[in-house]
Amino acid sequence: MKVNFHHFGLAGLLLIGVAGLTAQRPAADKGLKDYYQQYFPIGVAVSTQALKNPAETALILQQFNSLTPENDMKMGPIHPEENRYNWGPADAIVDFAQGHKLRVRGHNLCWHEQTPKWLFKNADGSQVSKEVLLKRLHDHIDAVVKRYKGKIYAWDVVNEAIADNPNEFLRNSDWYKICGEDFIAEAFRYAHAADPQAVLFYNDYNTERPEKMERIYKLLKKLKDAHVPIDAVGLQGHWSLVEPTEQELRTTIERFGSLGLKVQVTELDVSVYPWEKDRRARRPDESDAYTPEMQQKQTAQYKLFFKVFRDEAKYMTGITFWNISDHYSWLDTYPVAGRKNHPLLFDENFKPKPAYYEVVKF
Ligand code: 9MR
Repeated sequence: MKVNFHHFGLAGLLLIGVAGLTAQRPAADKGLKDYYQQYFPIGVAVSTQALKNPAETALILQQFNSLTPENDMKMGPIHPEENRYNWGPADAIVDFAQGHKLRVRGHNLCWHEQTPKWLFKNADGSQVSKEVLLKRLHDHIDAVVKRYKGKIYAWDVVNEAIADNPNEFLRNSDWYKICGEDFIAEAFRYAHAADPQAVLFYNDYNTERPEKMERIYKLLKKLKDAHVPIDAVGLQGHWSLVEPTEQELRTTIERFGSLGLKVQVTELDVSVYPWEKDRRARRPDESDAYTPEMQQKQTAQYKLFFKVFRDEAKYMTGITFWNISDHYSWLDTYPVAGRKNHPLLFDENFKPKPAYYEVVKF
């Protein structure tokens, strides 16, 4: 069709003006998932409540093409009693994803937190044997993975098994106390047997801190050398204004990638406070303000991280944010309640923040 510019007249000028004014806004029909289509899926952690809120579902469907249940597939919530599964909330998330053609990452199959009360105990209250615990782990993984076979493409099989203390190797959890390190390899074997197509992950935090990265590398290498069916590693990505550095991030991705593992960032957020694992009282000199300096630094961090993800795309198979917008983040109550955080790309009113525009500009 031949375009006659004269026909544009005043309307055309108006259009150009509006386009200029809105240059800072994303096109209504384009979201993170579209900008990154050539790279990897962009996901988000959700609850069933969020999926009932039209403002949040609109944002999810515009921006993301992968979901992770924030809590509803963890062993405590989904398997509250030995002979009872609570499928409702997890099913609701999977159904929503299927209805809208979104991928789902399953989170998670074996973790030391959010475990059900019955798991480590016999009926008489004594501690279960290794044999019994591995049988329970098997039955749990078998039931959950098979239920969502073909609907969940990837699973965080083992979560956070490395100790916080740099002088220790594995975390001294009930899993470890009862089974030694065997529970890790077994969990992967059970998941692979239940769904041979599923992409199986080891997932952890502070993966870019050089000493922890080395301990994780050691674990992953051991699993690979023993031909355990592990495909990938999840860097949770609970980062902040001050870490990780570009070099730490690149080194981590490349080093894990060198083991033949794919890499995803599975729980991305950029806290405006420094990392604190240990709960502590709020200091009197601390304010809740999200200052322009914080916002600027956060924008620079997001820009840098996504540049690294694109540069390292041969290893990267997905980036998932932990929560949808600053309207709600787990960091609002962690490590202390009542301290608002602002760690995501969308603000409290679900609008893109300056960081968003840097992430989609390349
Ligand atoms: O975001 C989750 C929060 O709602 C739960 O209370 C918490 C329980 O420990 O788990 C949070 O999610 C965690 C994830 O499952 C594993 N990595 C760390 C995440 C933030 O704590």
